[in-house]
Amino acid sequence: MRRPLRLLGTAALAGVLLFSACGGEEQPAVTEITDGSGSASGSATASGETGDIAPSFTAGDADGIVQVTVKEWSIAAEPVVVKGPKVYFEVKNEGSEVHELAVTKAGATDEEGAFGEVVNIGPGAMKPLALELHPGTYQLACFIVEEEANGEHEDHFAEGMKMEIEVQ
Ligand SMILES: [Cu+2]
Repeated sequence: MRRPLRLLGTAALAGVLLFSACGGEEQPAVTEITDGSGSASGSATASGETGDIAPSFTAGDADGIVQVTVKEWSIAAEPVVVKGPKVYFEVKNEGSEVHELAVTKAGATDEEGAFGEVVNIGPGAMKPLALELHPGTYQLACFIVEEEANGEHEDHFAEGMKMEIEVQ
């Protein structure tokens, strides 16, 4: 009972000293330090697991807006260089099949680790995607793979539904 308590106290003291050494003017709680290091190391993986982590903001609150057009078999974006971190994608399907839009790191060949995606965009439909993105190069892609009646697979990504954009 006594030992764990003393360890906790030492850890808290070390945390405060660490923060003071870095020039912090206030007296931060130890939990802040824990939260900070935790999110810094885990953000890239965590954001890919679910779209829920993507912050929700409106086009009016965005730093940059990108008009994205998806169709068979291409993705186009305007502009291709956009200001971040709050990037608002307006994704329009001008094709005749259902498409999706995933934002991944450049060079990704599947949606694992994607920063966010909007799925099931029907022909003629428009869907928004709001993401906070650090400066860098990102890939916009559609990863739908359909099985045709004759058994052939139609791979939207392989057909050319991918492009890169730069977030500043
Ligand atoms: Cu597609």
